[in-house]
Amino acid sequence: PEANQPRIALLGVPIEIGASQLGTLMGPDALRTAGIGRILDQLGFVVEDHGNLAKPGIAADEGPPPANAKYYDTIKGWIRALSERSYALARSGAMPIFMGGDHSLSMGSVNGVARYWQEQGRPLFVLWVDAHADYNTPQTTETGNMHGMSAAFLCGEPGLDGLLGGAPRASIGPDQLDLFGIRSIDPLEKKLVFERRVAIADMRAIDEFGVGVLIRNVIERVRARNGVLHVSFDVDFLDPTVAPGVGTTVPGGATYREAHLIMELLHDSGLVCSVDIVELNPFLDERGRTARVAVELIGSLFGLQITDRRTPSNAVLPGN
Ligand code: Z70
Ligand code: MN
Ligand code: MN
Ligand code: MN
Repeated sequence: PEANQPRIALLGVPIEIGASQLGTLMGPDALRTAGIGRILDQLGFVVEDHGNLAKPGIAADEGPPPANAKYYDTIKGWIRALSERSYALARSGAMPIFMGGDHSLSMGSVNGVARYWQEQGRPLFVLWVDAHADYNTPQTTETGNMHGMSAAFLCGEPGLDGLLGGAPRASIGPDQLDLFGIRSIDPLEKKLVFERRVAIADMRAIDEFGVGVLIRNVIERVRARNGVLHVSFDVDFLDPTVAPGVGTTVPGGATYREAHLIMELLHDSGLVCSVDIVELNPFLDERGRTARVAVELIGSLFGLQITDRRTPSNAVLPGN
């Protein structure tokens, strides 16, 4: 490899107990089988596959876990280990891709990269591409599933405060989070998201304005503050007809082309520093379809183009 060739670090995080449906632990290997390494290699990256994070052992007893957070003690072990790995991978100069695993893993992946970018003096923005807001706390959750709490945890919401133990918690401000593609949100969760003034592009906004306009707005906000962008991509953002291999299918999701356009625009921005790809459940998939779509989207996010023609972000569009 040439000295200046950009590097991508793949890390599998086979957590499944943050979700109600088991099976996301097979996600990392399905993404490998579908060719995540090959597509990035063909795009000119040096791809380092760091394998899967090991299942953590039983941690020392720290007293009773918080109420309404299922499997808290086990997830705590995963998140502490992942946060350290994530920080180290970001510091190594590679672009990390965290392959899930359920969405609870973002509590560790994002915490680690946020800590690194804090040291660099650049704010980390998080684009949460998901059918769900994942902005519950143990006080608001109706299910106790921790994959529904990760965005709230990252914004410093109370209720899981011992999760990282003594390790640094690098929270982002609610103004650094963009919820994108939302179409399922619980009543108390909605109230909290509105109180914090978190930016939301729900499916109605996508229908009305289109993903091109909405993603450009996100990119401009990041650029205006000299930030970098972590993309946390929950596969259930996609319509179930495109991506059946997820535990929680919600009708009315994004089309194949909408999702690719998002990825293409994000690539062109040059601001993406790290990625989660979560909630892929190969046990529920149809002949690898969802895994393949996920890999194609990663291709677009890292520069795969149909032709080399791009619309500049300040373009005067036809008809204007
Ligand atoms: C619900 C909860 C959720 C994903 C389901 C659902 C959360 N708001 N997230 N599937 N990916 O349980 O908190
Ligand atoms: Mn669930
Ligand atoms: Mn999610
Ligand atoms: Mn979701």
